[in-house]
Amino acid sequence: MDFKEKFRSKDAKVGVIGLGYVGLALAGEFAKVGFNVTGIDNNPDKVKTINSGKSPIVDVSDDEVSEFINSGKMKAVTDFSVISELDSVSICVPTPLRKTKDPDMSFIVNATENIKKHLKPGQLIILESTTYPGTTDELVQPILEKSGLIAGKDFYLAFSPERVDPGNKQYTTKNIPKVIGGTTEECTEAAKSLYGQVMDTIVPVSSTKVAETVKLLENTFRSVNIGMANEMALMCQKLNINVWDVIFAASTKPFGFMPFYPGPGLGGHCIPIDPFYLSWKAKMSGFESRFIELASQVNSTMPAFVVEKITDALNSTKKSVNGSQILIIGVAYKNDINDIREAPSLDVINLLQAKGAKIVYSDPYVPAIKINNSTISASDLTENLLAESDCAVIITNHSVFDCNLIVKHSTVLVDTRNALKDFKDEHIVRL
Ligand code: SAJ
Repeated sequence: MDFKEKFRSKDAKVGVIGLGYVGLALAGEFAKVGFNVTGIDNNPDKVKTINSGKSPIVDVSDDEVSEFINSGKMKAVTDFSVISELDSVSICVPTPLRKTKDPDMSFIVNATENIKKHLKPGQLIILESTTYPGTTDELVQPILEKSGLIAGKDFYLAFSPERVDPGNKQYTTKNIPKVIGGTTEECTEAAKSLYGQVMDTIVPVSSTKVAETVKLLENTFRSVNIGMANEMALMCQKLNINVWDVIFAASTKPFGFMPFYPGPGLGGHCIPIDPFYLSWKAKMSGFESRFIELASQVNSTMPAFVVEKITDALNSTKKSVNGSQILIIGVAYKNDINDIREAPSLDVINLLQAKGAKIVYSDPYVPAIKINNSTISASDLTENLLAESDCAVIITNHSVFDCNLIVKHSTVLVDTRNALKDFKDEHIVRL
C-alpha cells in the first residue's frame, strides 16, 4: 500500500515528538480523525500525565485526552524505539535562543539522532519547529541519511511550520492553513497526503527552505511592526501627541494599514526569538538584517521607558521610586494567558527593584513569579492594595481586571496598554 492510501485510510501509525502546545494539539487532531498516534516526549511526568488522561496544555481538554487514551487512539512514551513501527513522525520540539542570541538546535538534533536510529524505508519525517532556513536540508537530512537511507528516495522529508496560537479558539491546528515544503516533490506530496487528512487547507511550497522562511517572515513582520508602534510612542511623547488616538484613527483606513500597539516590551517565546533565527542565518551569508536588529533594540527599550514614566508619575506626588510600593497589574506576556516567558513585566520589575522599589503584583493567571532569587506571590487586586500602593502600573490588560476599581482607588496610575482608554481621569499616565 502506498503512502497516499495508508494515510487516506488512516491505517498509518503516526508519531509526534514533543508533546507541548504544538505537538499535543497536533497529536489530538490526528486522533480525532481516526489515526493511531504515538506521542514521544523526554519528560516522563508529561508522558504519565497524558497517559492518565490529563492534558498539560490549554488547547486540548482532559476529556479529549482521556477519550484518546481510553479508545487506544493515543499513547505517550519516552522510548524512541517505537519509531521503527511508525509510518510518519512530526518533530515539534523547542527552538530557543542561546544567551548569545544564536539558535539552540540541541532539541532538534536530539530528536533527529533518535529518529535516525529507528528510521525505516518509506517513513515520512516532518520538522515543525520554528527554525532558520536550511535546517531541514543542512542539519536534519544529513543526520537521517547516516542511517544509510536517502531522503526523497528511501524516506520522505518535509518542513511544515507550526502556526499554533495557544488559547486561540477561532484559529486552531485544524483550520489554520498548513504550509508544507518537501525535500522533493514526492516528499511534499507525502506530507500533503498526511496533513490533508487533518487540516482544512494545505499550502504546498517549492522547498523546505521556503517553508522555513514563511514562519520567520510572519513573526518578523510582527516584531518589526510592534517595534514601529513602540517608536511611534516614543516619538509622540516628544511631540506631546496621544499615540493611541493616532493609531485608532489610522486603523479606520479600510486598506493598506494594520494597527499594532505600543506596550511595555516584547514578550513570549515566538516574537522576540524567531526573527533572530532569520538574522543569524542571513549573517552567515554576509547579510545584516537591519530591520530585525533595529526592532529588537526599540522593543528592548520599552521596559526602561515605562520605568521612566513611573518615576515621573511618582515625582509628581513628591515621591521617589526608592522606598515606594509599586503594584504591577498583570505580569503575563500578553492578556488573558498565563505565560510569562520573556514577559516585559519581569524587566520592569527588575529595573524597579534595582531602584529600591517594593514590588507587589496582581495577575489571576500567574500565582507566583521568581525574580532576583526571590519569589513574589500574586496579591488579589483590592481597594486596599490599590490605595496603599504608591503607584499602580497596568503592564498586562487581562480582560478580567476591574478598571473602575483601579481608577477609583489608585493614587498614581500608569497605563502601558491603553486599557483605560474610556477613562479621562487626570491621574492616569499613559504610554
Ligand atoms: N505586542 C505589542 N503590540 C502589539 C502586539 C503584540 O506590544 O501590537 C506584544 C504582546 O503584548 C506580547 C508580544 O508583543 O508581549 C507578542 O505578542 P503576539 O500578539 O505576537 O503574541 P504571541 O507571541 O503569542 O505570537 C503568537 C505567534 N504565533 C505563532 O508563532 C504560531 C504569532 O505568529 C501570532 O500572530 C500571534 O500569536 C497572534 O496573532 O496572537
